[in-house]
Amino acid sequence: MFLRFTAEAEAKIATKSPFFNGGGVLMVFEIFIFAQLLQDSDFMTNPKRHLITAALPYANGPLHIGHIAGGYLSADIYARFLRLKGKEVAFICGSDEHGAAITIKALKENTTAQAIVDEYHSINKKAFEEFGISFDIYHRTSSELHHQTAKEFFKDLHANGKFTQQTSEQYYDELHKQFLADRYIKGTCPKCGHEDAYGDQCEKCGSTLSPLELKNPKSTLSDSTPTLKSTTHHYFPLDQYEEWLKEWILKDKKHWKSNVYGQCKSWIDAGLKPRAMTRDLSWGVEVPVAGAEGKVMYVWLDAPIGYISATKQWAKDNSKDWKDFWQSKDTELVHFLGKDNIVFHCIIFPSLLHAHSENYVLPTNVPANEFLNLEGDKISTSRNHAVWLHEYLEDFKGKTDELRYVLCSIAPEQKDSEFTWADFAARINNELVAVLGNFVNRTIVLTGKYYGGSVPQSNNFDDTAKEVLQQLSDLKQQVEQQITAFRFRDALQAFMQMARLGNKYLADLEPWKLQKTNPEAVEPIMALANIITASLAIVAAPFLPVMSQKLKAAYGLQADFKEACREELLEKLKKVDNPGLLFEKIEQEQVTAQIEKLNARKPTSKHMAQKQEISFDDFTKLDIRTAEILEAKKVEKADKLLELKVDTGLDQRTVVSGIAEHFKPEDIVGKKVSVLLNLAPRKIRGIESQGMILMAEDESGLHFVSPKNNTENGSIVS
Ligand code: B3M
Ligand code: ZN
Repeated sequence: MFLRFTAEAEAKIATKSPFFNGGGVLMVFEIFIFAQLLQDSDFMTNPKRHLITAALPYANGPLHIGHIAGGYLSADIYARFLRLKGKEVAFICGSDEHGAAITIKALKENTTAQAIVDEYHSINKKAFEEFGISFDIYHRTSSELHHQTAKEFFKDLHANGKFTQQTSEQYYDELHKQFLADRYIKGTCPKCGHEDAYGDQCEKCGSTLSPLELKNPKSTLSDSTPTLKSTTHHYFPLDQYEEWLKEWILKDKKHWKSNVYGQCKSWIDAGLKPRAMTRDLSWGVEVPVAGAEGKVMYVWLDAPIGYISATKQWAKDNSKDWKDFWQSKDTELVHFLGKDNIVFHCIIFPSLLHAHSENYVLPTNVPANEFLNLEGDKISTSRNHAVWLHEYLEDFKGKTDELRYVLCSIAPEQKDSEFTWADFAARINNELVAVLGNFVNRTIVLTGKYYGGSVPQSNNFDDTAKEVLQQLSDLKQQVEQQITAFRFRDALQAFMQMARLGNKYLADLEPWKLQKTNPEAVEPIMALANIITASLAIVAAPFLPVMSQKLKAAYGLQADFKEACREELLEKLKKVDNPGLLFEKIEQEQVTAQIEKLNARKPTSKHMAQKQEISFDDFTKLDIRTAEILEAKKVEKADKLLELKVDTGLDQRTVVSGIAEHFKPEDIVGKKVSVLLNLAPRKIRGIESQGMILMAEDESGLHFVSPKNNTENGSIVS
């Protein structure tokens, strides 16, 4: 029987039983405990097959590196690893083609929703392919099969009384004669005051909202104030699943990643409410029951069903039975996604599957990632602050493994992390080139030089060599353990340790010196160096598939995971051709060019839409006066901050200002400025800032909003 353990389970066993400690006496009693653990523990499974899903990207925009680091890369590493182990895998993804975000874009661009999704479905499908994300299918939710599958799912729940109906008041646009989906309403966030919050969410503070909570709601269709009108929808009473969810997640899924478990817990603890599962829209899957004409399914109901319809299509194309994957106990289902999708995959979709009359598989794990930031700022599609995948593939042709390596190294597995171009270059240059590439190149070049490319078959290994082989095999095991525990960063580190081990082995023994004095002694050294190199080729497959393929081809090697890191691998290594350098250095100019590209896209004020209207009263609340900078100095350990003393006419006060990167303290003393005086004081780096200096920003940089020099300090700006 093949047993798969999560690392947590392993740790648990390791502390309890000498069975896993590699020593001690294996007693009957302990075997008994071990067997008990197997039965009791939910986190040990023996799946026959693996169903892996990656969140379906909305087909309304291109993919960026944040998407990749958020889930697609780890899903791909997991899928490739399981295939390497000879497992049966269905790796499912596709475009999410419904939802108001898509219709809004169509409206803005004066085209149809279908045209938008057709365009981005093919752009994203192609980018994933080029980047080497090895989906077994990349389906789409606008397909006939999906509509049919989603409708059947709905009908099943409906027929079994799983929905309730509720009539409520919803916003209606009188000009466009239609109800407004949450995304079609904008207004002021009741939590943080952000003026551009959507009816379902405030993108500034992240709060989940309902349209009725928004202050000053406006229809995004006509910009008019919407009216309230009553409408009836099907609701899924999530509150009725609370007890079940407490069992299924809070009790049985304690081993899930803490960020995921924690989010689930706070949703459940806050109390779940019935959720509307239909919408008054024309784009989406029609609600297939009488009385709901003109309504479509809520996008977050139909999208996860997209995993099922995609599996059906894939099964059809590959003579498989989709039910084996969705309705059989020995399937392991794992959903990969970013943190904003956790509630849908851990709470809502499992409850829907549970409510369905057929027995659906529930996710064994949902190893969601946090967010990736970019050069000190959040990635933002609307501000165009992103590294777009298709642009990367253009700018760095053929360098897909390099991006995979960097994104896996910094994956936001436990908390948000950051991508910078300087770090990208450093990791490639100092790790891929200097460690992995260097070791492989040395081995292959020396094998060519000493033996014309024939790998010496000398396995009379001394103790040092045996020790190295043992360490190599331990590292391989770590790679496996970390991947199966969804710790891909650690897995990649263990893999790189294998290359470091090889480098150290060659550096310690210096075969290039020994060859001159004792060439026979060099043979086993080079035999082992080739075993390490070929093992790297095998173990790299999930992380660096292009390099893995190249290197395997250089050896003409076909081998599975089992065969890596063992002496016996040598028999399969007869000859090696030089594949050339595996990785190239990234030059400083490339880094600079990318940073400039990002900066050039920063919107200047000219491109920013005018802010929401305010009243004259609002304006008169601001006490802005002219002032003069008396003193200026840098705030310690804060690159961006200057501490200023200003004469406001009323008093002399301290203001902390984020302008240190633009002005030298000595250059601005004596400068006439405008200051907002009645801004509530704030402590910044321990210094109380009493006001704000007004600045204007354009493409050339920051400028003080200065009165003419003879304006007296304290003059009111109005
Ligand atoms: N399209 C949300 C997103 O792209 C959504 C995921 C659906 S997964 C079923 O963030
Ligand atoms: Zn907010």
